[in-house]
Amino acid sequence: MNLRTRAAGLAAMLAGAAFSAQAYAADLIGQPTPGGIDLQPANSALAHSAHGFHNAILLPIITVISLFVLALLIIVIVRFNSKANPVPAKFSHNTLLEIVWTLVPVGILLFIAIFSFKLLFAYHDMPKPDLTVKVNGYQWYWGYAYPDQKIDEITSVMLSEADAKKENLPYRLAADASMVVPVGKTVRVLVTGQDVIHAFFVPAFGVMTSAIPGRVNEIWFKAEKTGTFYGQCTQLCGSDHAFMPIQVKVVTQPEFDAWVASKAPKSAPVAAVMAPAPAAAAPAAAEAAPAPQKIAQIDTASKPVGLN
Ligand SMILES: [Cu+2]
Repeated sequence: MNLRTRAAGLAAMLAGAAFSAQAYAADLIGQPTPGGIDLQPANSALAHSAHGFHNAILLPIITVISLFVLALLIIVIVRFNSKANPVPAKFSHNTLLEIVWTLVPVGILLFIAIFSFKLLFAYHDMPKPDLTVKVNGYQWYWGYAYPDQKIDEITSVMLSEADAKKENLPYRLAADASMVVPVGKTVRVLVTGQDVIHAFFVPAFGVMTSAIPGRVNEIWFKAEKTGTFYGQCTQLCGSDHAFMPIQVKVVTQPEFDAWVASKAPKSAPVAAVMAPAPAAAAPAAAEAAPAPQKIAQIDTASKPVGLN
């Protein structure tokens, strides 16, 4: 973490510091870090487990195998080149060696599988969900619906460079609307696609699944901290594949309730109570923009096709 922060600072200085990397520095969770080489900080139990699996199991194995192969290569280059070894041996088989180099990799894979399956089961073992969000992938934006809260689909389109700059948000990650979820609650995410295959990927929560038309995939996460967490479509889905970021806002339960109320139909009494407090919750207020205004913000470059 420290190393990465230092590396990020150095990269920003080298780049002339004009880039607003330092502006984000205060809130560098949930998004890529300039100059970063590590995984994004985890914000869910699943992500912590996935990081543990990577750091404690995969990374040491990869390192040992790489060093071992490198050592073999160096030995071959130094000891068995034509100068050092003018008369090569003629044998072509060694039964013991062949058994060893078949069994050792099998053993390594079995060892990895034990931990890998444990993690895989954890991903499929969802606790009783507190909330369900239905995620729809479109060319090239996302839609978030909350069936239990009776919130119809909210479309989320990438912010233009000018808008992102204005709000000091990371361009190509920031969107005009968020998927809003409460902190510390089990969120079930049902993911599907409406045109081609997309993929819903938010690194901080350690979740990724495909958004396939005609099929619903289920993932879940439980956010540990509040904040904004970014992800991206990870399935090549067309010309604007790189321009359909995922923006998840994790808020406290009262903030979430206020946001839900602001999205509820105007006739509902709770909406009337919440409506006159636009400055009460800054993150929620940004989300409360009515749909026509939101569509007006969409820049022409990333204008969605078929936005009813
Ligand atoms: Cu996509």
